[in-house]
Amino acid sequence: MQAMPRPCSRKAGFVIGRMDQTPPTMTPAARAEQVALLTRIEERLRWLSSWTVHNANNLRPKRDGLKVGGHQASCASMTAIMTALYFHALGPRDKVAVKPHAGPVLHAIHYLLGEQTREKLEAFRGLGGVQSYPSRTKDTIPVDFSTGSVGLGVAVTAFSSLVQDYLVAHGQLAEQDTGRMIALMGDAELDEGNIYECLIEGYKHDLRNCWWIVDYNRQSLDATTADRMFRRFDDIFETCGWRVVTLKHGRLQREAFARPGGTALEAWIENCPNADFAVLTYLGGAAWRERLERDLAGVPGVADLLAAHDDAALARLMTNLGGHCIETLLDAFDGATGDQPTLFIAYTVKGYGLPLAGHKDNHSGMMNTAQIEGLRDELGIAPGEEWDKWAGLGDNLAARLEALVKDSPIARKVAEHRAPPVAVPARLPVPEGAVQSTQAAFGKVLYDLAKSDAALADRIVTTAPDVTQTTNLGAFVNQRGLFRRQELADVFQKARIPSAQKWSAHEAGQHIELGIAENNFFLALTSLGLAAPHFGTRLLPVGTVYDPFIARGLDALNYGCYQDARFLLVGTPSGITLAGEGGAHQSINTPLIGMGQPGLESFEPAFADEVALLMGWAFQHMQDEDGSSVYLRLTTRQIAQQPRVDASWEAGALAGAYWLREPTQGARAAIVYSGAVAPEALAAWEQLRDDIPGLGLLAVTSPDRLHREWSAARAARWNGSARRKSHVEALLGQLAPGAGLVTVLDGSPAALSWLGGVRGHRVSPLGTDRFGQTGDLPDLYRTYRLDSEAIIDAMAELFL
Ligand SMILES: Cc1ncc(C[n+]2csc(CCOP(=O)(O)OP(=O)(O)O)c2C)c(N)n1
Ligand SMILES: [Mg+2]
Repeated sequence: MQAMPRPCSRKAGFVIGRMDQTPPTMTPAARAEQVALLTRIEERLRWLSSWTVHNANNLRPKRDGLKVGGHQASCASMTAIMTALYFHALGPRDKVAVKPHAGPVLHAIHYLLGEQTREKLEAFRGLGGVQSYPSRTKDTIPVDFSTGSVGLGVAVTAFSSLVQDYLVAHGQLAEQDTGRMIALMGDAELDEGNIYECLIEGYKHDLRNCWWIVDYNRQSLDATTADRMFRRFDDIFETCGWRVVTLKHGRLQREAFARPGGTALEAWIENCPNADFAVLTYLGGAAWRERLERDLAGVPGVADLLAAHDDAALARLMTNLGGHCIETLLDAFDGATGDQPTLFIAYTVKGYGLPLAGHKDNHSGMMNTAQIEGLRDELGIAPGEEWDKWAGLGDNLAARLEALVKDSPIARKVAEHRAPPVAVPARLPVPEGAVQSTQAAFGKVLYDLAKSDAALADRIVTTAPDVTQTTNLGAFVNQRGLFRRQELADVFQKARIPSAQKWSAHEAGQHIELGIAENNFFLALTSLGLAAPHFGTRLLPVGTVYDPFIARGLDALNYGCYQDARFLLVGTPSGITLAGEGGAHQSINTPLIGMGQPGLESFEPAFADEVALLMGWAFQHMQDEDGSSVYLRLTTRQIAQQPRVDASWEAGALAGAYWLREPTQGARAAIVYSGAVAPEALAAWEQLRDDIPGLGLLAVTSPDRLHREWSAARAARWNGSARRKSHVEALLGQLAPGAGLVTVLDGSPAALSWLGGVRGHRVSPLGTDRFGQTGDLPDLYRTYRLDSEAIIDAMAELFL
């Protein structure tokens, strides 16, 4: 097993077990009793998680021939860590992201608590049953953070710590109501780049109250992990301001090291490669003995030390690593006082206590029937009593364990509560100007809010990955300031150097400035967007990003939406309309991302009044029980605004489309556009209106909402809800059967081409389906067929 370098020599890093600690409030006898009881709980969690997976794979009837799956070895690797955390160290307001494949352990904990049912455990990975990986929205037990995509559940805890600090600084949360944000993580998660992006951002923001506990089993999915790299992790974390606590050896090992021959044994363990350690763990006591006798032949004391252990005891000794020793874990957690972010590196064995222990293929490996029955017998559980919480332990012990569980920190965990709503003004004022871009309009709406005393304005938090100015957030930030726990003067302003950006940073600031790391950006939005359920007080996060770089953080965006975080995402500028910036900055597929992403309502407005309307709607929708996050795809292209005679267009704009030029009933064609190409669509409509009587011009503000509602209306026929006509069916129903539609947007044409399927209309879809390039707008629109000539040509073709 590879050593951590110089673990005791640093200010912040230390190895638990060099000095044994007992918390001052507990006598050694009471601690011993606690350890004995928690050891029993650990066994129960190991058993119940194993049995849950076994039942789902081997006992529950199968109908589809598919593997059900589950991770017994990954669970067993963490049961002691989770026992010590949930039944001892957890504070009532701490929140935990659980390593995804240890999900069954979390459910077993809640089963012991009486908060999870046997039926749900039996239905593990089945419809309505316990989810494979902890899910805030699908599981019925309290889940603080969903996990599944490794790395994201770890980093999100750091952003939630920042959000907690933000709320304290803004008087929305009392300091005594804060907790630690804790990630229980696999060691292979340390390979994910987003972890390091998060470390850097955390350091910049003075991260505190964050624990990451690494299940350091030195195995990933495929392999035993590289020996070399693990020497570096404590360096990296300490550099970023973290305290590193290494839990390498359990009490048994530490006691053995103190005996004659023990120093040699300790040194041997230090130098044992990860793969060798895993192989010997799998092979067991006899193999350990043979290897140690060979490697340590003639070393004084070793022969006696080995002889004092039978094979089973030797295997127990050699795998008695810090992460499996309850006592060591309790000491480590108790010793980590203060608010410095802390990384616990808890050495473990993947599959500890199971016949799978150490095998390189154990990630998805499962115990066979004989093996699980062997484990059951070993734990004294009678056949048929597998789901009994305390089977085989006797009434007295069972009662003591029941009492411990009922009085444990997890039983005292503060439940999530509903946050009161933040009032949204009936309408947000429309920015003035005959010619405007949607991006500028967005900035002006926020600026007007920032200057107002609306309650809503105080709850808006803006953030951007180093694109605050170029996405028009600057005016809001000038008004409301940057958020920093420590005040930072704007040095340029003090020196009277003229600049449009006056960015002083202070506790009351409402903009969180991030470095260029879109993963961080989306995780920050996720944490901000979970403020209501997490902390009982609402924030309305608004994040801006260059539209093409949404793709950089796509998994984190999906992660935020999956756990129902609520934020307003603004992708701007977008499309080839960005012209001079060229192909690397011109987004193409984001309309499809917006349509395809659940939990995110996507819009592409064209006019400033649409922007104001949609933003007001978004701030409400982000708070609604059945609401979601919202995405606006905007542009810097300035276009002439539309005169409006009344507000009748608004309902349609919110539903996804409205007639900018109403067709006559039974008209034979319509032009359909989205976003920045509105002027081209209008110009083509003007030119064609005499040739095609009653020609319609449909403004599509949201292909996403149109399609979603169309699908829902059709599904209503099957799921028993009332059959109704969807908005898009009603709109297109005004045209003649077989009418022609030319659709156009600055993005993937597929975002609108599906409209032909609604009523069977013939469609000629225009849009960008190849990379853009530099050029001015006339050249680019001509080259990519987004100009009015292209629309007219396409229409002509439909009528040929
Ligand atoms: C982003 C992402 N990539 C790949 C996977 C598939 N996957 C699940 S667990 C895992 C390896 C986990 O190893 P480790 O974190 O060390 O956990 P252990 O099971 O060893 O405790 C992988 C690659 C995933 N869940 N998420
Ligand atoms: Mg691992």
